[in-house]
Amino acid sequence: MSDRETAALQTSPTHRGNGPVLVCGDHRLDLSTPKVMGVLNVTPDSFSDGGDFFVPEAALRRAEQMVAEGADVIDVGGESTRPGAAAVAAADECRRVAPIIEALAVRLPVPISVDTSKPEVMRAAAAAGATLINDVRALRAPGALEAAAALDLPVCLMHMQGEPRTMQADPAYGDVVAEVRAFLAERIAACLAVGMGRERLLIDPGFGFGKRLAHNLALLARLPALAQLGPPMLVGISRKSMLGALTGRPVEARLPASLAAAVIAARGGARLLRVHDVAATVDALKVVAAVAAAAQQDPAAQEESA
Ligand code: PT1
Repeated sequence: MSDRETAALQTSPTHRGNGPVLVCGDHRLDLSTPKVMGVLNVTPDSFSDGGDFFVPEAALRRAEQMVAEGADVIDVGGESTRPGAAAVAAADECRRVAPIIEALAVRLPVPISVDTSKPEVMRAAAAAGATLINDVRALRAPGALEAAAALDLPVCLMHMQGEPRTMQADPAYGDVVAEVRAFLAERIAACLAVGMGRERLLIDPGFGFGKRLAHNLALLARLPALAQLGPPMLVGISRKSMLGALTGRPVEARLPASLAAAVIAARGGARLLRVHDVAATVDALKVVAAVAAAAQQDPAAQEESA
């Protein structure tokens, strides 16, 4: 197809779905409108029986509920990467995520992503049925780049300064937007250099990962500068401490702030929102998508945003 034909197709009213499609195994994730990734933590402190015993059935029910609420992807994580979290051994992480992914992959109609940085966990998760790799270390761990390339699955490359245990001790940047952008550009190049297709990549600024409030706000305000890199952008801000800092609210009372942040992110070009509150976010994103579609129908709106 010529460039002109492609352009015509993309602006034709019957082909408004002109955004990227992410191929996740047998699933196709249409990112032409912003979609929702539901968070499923399978760390020992989540879905416990009240003590520290993890209850797999509770995790499965939670995933099913998120899909019923409209989640387009379920992100399964066995390593907490919250500020202060300690490292986990690969064998422990595999034991946590693989059985859950295996159960979900056959039950759910949506792709399952695995939130990991370890090549062993990537392989075990893919064997269990995960079809998207979500790596907060952007394939920088030894062997991770090669493992992801060999698995032939899409990958989300996230920016983080430092390591979870200590990253909030003293985050420092000259120009945070320029530095995050340069980092992501370098990781995209590293993926392309080992033969991964561009269409397999997602990028993520990494809200709360080695960033002060001002850094997070600068990134949220300038998401379009990161979207320009090309790959579709994933954003995770749901319930994070930056929203606590802005509202003074504890984690369980951050839904309004999380929705505001999700809407701002989607307007800034985010195509996948990683969230805890699926139903509410799906509704908020319906409003965003409807306004974006209306603007696309209206030459005056195009003119004003140019
Ligand atoms: C994220 C993300 C993630 N966040 C991707 N994966 C977490 N791609 C886990 C806080 O400040 O944004 N993108 N996987 C969770 N990490 C955090 C970080 C949780 C900071 C909370 C905070 O409260």
